[in-house]
Amino acid sequence: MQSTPAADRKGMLRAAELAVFALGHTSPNPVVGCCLVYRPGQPDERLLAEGFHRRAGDLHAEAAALSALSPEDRLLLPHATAYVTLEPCAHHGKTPPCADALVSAGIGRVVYGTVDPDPRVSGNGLRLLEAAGVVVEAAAPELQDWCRWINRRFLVSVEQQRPYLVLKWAQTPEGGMDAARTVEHPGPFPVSSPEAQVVVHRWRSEEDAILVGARTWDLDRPQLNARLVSGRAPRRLVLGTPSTPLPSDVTCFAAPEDALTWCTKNGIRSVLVEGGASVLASFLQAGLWDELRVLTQDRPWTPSVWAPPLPDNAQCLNGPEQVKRGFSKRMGATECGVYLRRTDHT
Ligand code: AOF
Ligand code: ZN
Repeated sequence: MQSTPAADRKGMLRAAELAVFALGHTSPNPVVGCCLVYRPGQPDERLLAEGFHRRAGDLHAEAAALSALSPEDRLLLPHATAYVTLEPCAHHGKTPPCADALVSAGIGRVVYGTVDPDPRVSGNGLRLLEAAGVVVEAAAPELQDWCRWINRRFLVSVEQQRPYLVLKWAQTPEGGMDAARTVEHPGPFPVSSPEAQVVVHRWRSEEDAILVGARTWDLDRPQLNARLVSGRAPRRLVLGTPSTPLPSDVTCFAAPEDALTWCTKNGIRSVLVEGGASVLASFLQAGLWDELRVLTQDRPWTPSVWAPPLPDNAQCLNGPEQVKRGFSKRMGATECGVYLRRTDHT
């Protein structure tokens, strides 16, 4: 089966774009996109069908794409490539195995973005395809990295048996996070711009859970929902023992590790840790973080609480890279910086 690197790139980027449509809706499942292209890179190349996984329990991406084929185009599959952001599954779960579905549909070639670390799959999907004579290829390294990025919550949580951890805080240019609370000025003191607050609500809707410390809970009485955007509200978690009453859906933990064990048991793939400063510091000191999002407000004021120092292995994304990954650099009067672990494949 002939193709070209440019055609393979186009196919995989489209599959990734499809996958991301369901970001924030598929947990505990991954985001997965698939497109079926007849003779990629040839003059008569044609997109036959595409699909993505919408939510756990629904059709997988490959099955969605296959079901969108017209009967005539189905006959063309021996000359078609399936671009899939994740290795096709090999297990009978809520739906039958995608690798089997691709084989019985007669697909000629499969290009995949990342191996599925789910122990029920983990290379079995690729072996099943190869055993049936399908040409199986990994995407180019840059596209593998991209597929890993869009599915980082699922991949990290399966590989490391703990949720993917996004630590977020807002600070002044000098690194102040909060001002002294007094009877006249009880707070909370919004540090970031109204534009940034909308973005933070979108971030909340993309993670399975949100965690704050007991002190923040008591002082600010935060709602911890995603009310400024349309999207899922995350589960609410509190670290420590608040003195004010907790609604029944809020779960409390003594230490970060306890919260993470509970999340893993309950299928929570990602947590947005929003502070305060000592909670953030306890996660950072334990090395429990994957991504840092720091919102810096232009306007200086006199702080009484300081943001935690950045860990040595935190690497700031450069501007174009940050934008490519979906983070604006500026939100009104707030600047956004995103940091990843230096050792990551990102
Ligand atoms: C694919 N394509 O679109 C998705 C896959 O509970 P189930 O049956 O939906 O299985 C969930 C597992 O299947 C999930 O942990 C992951 O390994 C894989 N997800 N695989 O081939 C898809 N969503
Ligand atoms: Zn599947």
